[in-house]
Amino acid sequence: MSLHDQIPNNVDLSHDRRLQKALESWQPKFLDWWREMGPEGFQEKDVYLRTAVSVDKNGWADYNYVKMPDYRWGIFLTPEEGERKVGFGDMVNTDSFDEVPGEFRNSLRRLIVTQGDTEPGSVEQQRTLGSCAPSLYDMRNLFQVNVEEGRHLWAMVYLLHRFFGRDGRDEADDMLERRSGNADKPRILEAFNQPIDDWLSFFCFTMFVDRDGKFQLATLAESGFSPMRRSCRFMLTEEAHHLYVGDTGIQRVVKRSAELTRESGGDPYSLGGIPLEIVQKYINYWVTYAMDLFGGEISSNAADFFAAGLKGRYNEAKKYTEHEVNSGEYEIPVVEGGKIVNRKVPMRNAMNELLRDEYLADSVSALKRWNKIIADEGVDFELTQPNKRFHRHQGQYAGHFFNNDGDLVSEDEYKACVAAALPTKEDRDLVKSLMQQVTEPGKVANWIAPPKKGIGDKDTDFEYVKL
Ligand code: BYC
Ligand code: FE
Ligand code: FE
Repeated sequence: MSLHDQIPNNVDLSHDRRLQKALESWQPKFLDWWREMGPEGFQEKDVYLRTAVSVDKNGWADYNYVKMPDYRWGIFLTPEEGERKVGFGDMVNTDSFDEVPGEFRNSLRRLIVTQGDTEPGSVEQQRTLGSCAPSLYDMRNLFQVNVEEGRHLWAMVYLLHRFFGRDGRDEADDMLERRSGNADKPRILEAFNQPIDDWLSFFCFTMFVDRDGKFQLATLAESGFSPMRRSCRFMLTEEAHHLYVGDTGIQRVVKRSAELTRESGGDPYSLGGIPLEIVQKYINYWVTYAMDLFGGEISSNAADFFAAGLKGRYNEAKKYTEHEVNSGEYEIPVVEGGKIVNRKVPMRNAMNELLRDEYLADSVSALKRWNKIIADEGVDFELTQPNKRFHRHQGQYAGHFFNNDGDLVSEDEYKACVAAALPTKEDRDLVKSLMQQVTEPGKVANWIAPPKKGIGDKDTDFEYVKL
């Protein structure tokens, strides 16, 4: 098999002996990891997957039955659009860089490792879901997301191997050593250590945590470090499908829950549906973890990344005209002397908060769409976004007790609020009791509405996974 068949790429791998050697020694470790920590129980099944074989439009049309361990994880950079300049920060309008400047080596490595670590983390979190998939269509989407997160790991490992020598190879190995939820060697970011053992969690995760991926990747896709920018651009094309899976997944749950709420006169569980109150609690849980993923509201790291031209604002090039951001302030509520007061922070230090706000605006538009579905069923219930300060483990609000209105409260009040706003053990058990595998093509579990359309040119009743 030629190298391109094994590792489809547009980085001229066959002419880079050093990189080839590094990847050839990492690949078997990746495959061992995939067999151990990838989707449990389905490794030998034929799954109707799409494989990226090139960066042009047709490169995406490659749909085929594939056994997951034979998936061709490739390395793709979106082609450069003309002569690119650094788009923001202290070196704005100087030439973008194709090698890593010495002074940014550590920051850049940290960004790449943090990004890379999330990818295998998510695969580990989702590994048992196949056995309770609500349909073959959903099962296939799960596996598609999983193999693409695997490819995202490849994308970051490429950067580490190509630009960071020995350190990079060590970091690439460490990504296969950490384990989601493991007390001794956990994944780096906390959202990737939370269990995902039912499909409502999976849909919330792909909706809200993959969406952090969209926003983080978008800021890195503005980077002055060209290989990073171009890698992330390509990753974003895959991310769109993950978000589609999450968004339409929750939408289908909400639709079915609303239908069963109406039909049962208010007790959807009696007809095998998930109460909308529980959907809301799952949303609260995952959105608050996702908010943590943006880092501290006030962050010198974020200011440094911006100054160095490594990590820009969302849509930096399209949305803004001034790219140095040496002036301007952002108002951030902080806790001081037991009270919330607004603090003015230099804009560069508020980059994480700016991005979190972009993210929240994006999520809210989905909530509106779902609420319309509920209203159309004639059910009186509205899904909302949790407060920014409630249930936070990173940044200014971590270590304080806030209720879901964003007010400082006592520890006891906080605990009551957690019990009311986040999934309890009973809620999780209820959801789990509904998770039963459905394997007949075209059939879906009772707790979720059927998908509106199939994948690629196939219908919803296509045999997406051959069991
Ligand atoms: N958990 O200045 P601070 C995706 C650490 S998702 C644990 O507040 P900074 C995907 C931080 O590292 C996208 N630790 O934050 C989705 C720092 O540690 P040190 C992932 C955290 O550095 C679904 C300290 O707290 N990509 O792709 O500005 C499926 C104070 O740092 C957390 C990226 O994140 C946390 N939540 O921002 C598959 C992009 N938050 O240095 C995939 C790369 C902060 O004091 N990463 N800390 O030891 C970054 O841009 C930044 O590292 C962060 C943190 C935004 C994550
Ligand atoms: Fe990813
Ligand atoms: Fe993703």
